[in-house]
Amino acid sequence: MNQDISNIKSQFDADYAAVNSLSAVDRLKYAYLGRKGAISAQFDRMKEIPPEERRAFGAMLNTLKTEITARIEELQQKFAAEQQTEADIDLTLPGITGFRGGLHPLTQVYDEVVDIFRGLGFTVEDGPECETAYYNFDALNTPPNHPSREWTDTFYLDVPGDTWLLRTHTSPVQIRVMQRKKPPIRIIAPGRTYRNDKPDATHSPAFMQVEGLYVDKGVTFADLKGTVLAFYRALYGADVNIRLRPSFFPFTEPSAEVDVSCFFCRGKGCRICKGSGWLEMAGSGMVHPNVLAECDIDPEVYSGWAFGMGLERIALFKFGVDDIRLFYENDLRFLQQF
Ligand code: 2U9
Repeated sequence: MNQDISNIKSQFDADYAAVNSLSAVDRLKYAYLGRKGAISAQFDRMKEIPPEERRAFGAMLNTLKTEITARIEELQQKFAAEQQTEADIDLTLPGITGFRGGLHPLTQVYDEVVDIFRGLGFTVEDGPECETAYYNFDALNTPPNHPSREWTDTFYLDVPGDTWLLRTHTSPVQIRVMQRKKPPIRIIAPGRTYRNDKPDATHSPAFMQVEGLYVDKGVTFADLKGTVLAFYRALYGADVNIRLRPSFFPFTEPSAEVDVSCFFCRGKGCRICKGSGWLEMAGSGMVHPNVLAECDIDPEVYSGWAFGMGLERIALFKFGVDDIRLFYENDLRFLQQF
């Protein structure tokens, strides 16, 4: 009888070692612990066993049953865990790739603005960020006492020989081009500019501008309006409109602020346009005759228009960002959204 029990145990050990799947565990359990399994068969034999041996046999059988039950449970857990990890893998999930960089949102806007103006026949011009007061102010008809020349507005550089500063707009680029080439001139000047502003949600001491200039015979204010409208429609959508409001700049006469109809509320008035239905986007005007003359372009023969706009402001509206400083903090949690 003892022999029977040790035979079952050896057979179980062999069968146990051969199990390689959850369904094989089920078969093993059925073969040993099932109603017609090896253990039950031995219990059924109890009545045939002489009474004096029955107790010891029962105890051995119970020990074996307990051991087999525990080992089968172990197997069940092991294969269930393996099967679960396979089942849990979602093969439709995207793979884990390496970190990919992207273009900064300001670079994206810069590229888009440049593309649109190239499509309208403009070429891109570049120039130095350290300028003299002549190129930044004098040549642009800015009087000697103009408040924008104050050190509280402009960063001056401690360089002997001339009055050096960080350009406050990209207009000096256009002065240099006009002094080098004669009309027709159709250029944009994108680039970094500097003003002594305290940083806040809408100001940064270093910022980006795009200015445009078109000079030729017979250039009118209507050309300015048509070009600026075409630009904003390409940038913000065919359904936006513009309006021009009288303004003043030393380098343009007449001058106008350019407003774009609010594309968040379609002009109805909302939080972003502060209820007006319009967003202030740029300054513009007809190039002042003194500026043309300073560049040896005869204002009696030629006329031109110019505009200037901040790239950050375009980006704020385009991406729905509410603080210009986010563009300069280089926080990946912000940048990765673009
Ligand atoms: C030349 C002649 C004229 C460029 C112009 C503005 C109006 C203007 C501001 C917009 C927002 C600067 O970034 S901002 O603060 N610019 O309002 N700029 S006309 O006029 C020129 C430029 C070059 C030779």
